[in-house]
Amino acid sequence: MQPLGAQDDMISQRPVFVTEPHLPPLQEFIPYLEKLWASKRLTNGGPFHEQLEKELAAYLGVQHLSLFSNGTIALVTALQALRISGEVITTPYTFVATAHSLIWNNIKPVFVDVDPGTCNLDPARIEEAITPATTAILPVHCYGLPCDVDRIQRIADTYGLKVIYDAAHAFGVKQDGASILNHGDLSVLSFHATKVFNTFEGGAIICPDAKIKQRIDYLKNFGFADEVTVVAPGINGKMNEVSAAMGLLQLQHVDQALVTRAAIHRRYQDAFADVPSLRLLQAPTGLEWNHAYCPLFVGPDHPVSRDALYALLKKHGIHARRYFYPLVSSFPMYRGLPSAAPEHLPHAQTLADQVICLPIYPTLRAEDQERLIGIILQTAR
Ligand code: T4K
Repeated sequence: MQPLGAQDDMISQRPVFVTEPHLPPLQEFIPYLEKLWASKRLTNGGPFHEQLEKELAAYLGVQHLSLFSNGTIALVTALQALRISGEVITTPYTFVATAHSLIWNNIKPVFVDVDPGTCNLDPARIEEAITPATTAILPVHCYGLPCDVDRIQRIADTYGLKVIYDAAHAFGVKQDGASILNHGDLSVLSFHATKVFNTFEGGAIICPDAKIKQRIDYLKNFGFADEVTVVAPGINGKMNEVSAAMGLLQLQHVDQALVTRAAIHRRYQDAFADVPSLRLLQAPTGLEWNHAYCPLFVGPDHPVSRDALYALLKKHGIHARRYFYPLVSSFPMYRGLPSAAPEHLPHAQTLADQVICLPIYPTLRAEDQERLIGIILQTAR
């Protein structure tokens, strides 16, 4: 291995972040803004909102969806819509919003370990976590790789549980040609700036039928059924018209963005293929992955630790991120729970200790990717 400071001459390069929002050409957005200025219809289910719900459902291959102001409010509302209470089984290896959405509904999270191959909830560990208070399972399609949806559904059917997928990472992912968003009772997407498909901020709940969509639509608009009727203690979770317009425009560009992401991921795969101490996730056969993230797992036999590699990249202006470290279960509001005990979550802990998410976004410059690959490979020698 060469000394870590060997490439100091490159440190002055412009910074590279784990992601950069995908933005279509500005001039293509102007006509949408002109319409908005003319109509003065800015929010509350305006025409862009209605159009985007239809176009997105068609694009994603789902029956119905309800747009939201962000993925977190959508998660909170999905739990409300199904009247989930008591205990919910979930993963500790995720963004904090997953578990926080339970707390906001006064629900106790019960953490279950993950499968190290997929980083998703391990179905073999779910049944032992079920108690009389369990009402639902809240798995995450982490990094856009699908959970074992069939086994999870079998468990849910056996024990009479609901399943809500946190599909924040899973925009457009298909298994054997079918959307993974149609599994479980509901799925929740995020359209945050850092996501594969962004509306600046935004999100959606995928609904299997019109009745549940109607209830969710009430809930995201304070519970109003009409001007004088309030049917539920709803919240304000509506997507505004600027975000909805951005979504309509993004839909025209997202296929190309997915192709570019796949190419960037392939280059990482080729680059690290001969380094056994570095692991990238493998997509299962038949998966149309969205390459939402590029997690690299730095094994214990790698000459440099994960944190040393993270610091080295940072020194070179490459701001990779350790998603998802620390584990959600280790934060103060969760660590007192019996299910949060680290010995109960060994695989999740190992992943959190080894992960480093590499920059992946359509405008990542090839020279920046080669530079960061070079830095990482240097640590393997
Ligand atoms: N469930 C899961 C599994 C999730 O991953 C998330 C969100 C949610 C639920 C909740 O969905 P939302 O309510 O957010 O819709 C980011 C995102 O804020 C968050 O959406 C995402 N997951 C999480 C994994 O990542 P941070 O704190 O890492 O973001 P930040 O601001 O450090 O951004 C990362 C990098 O992206 C920056 O270093 C630079 C770049 N960036 C970021 C923003 C916001 C830009 O270039 N432009 C930007 O506007 O959480």
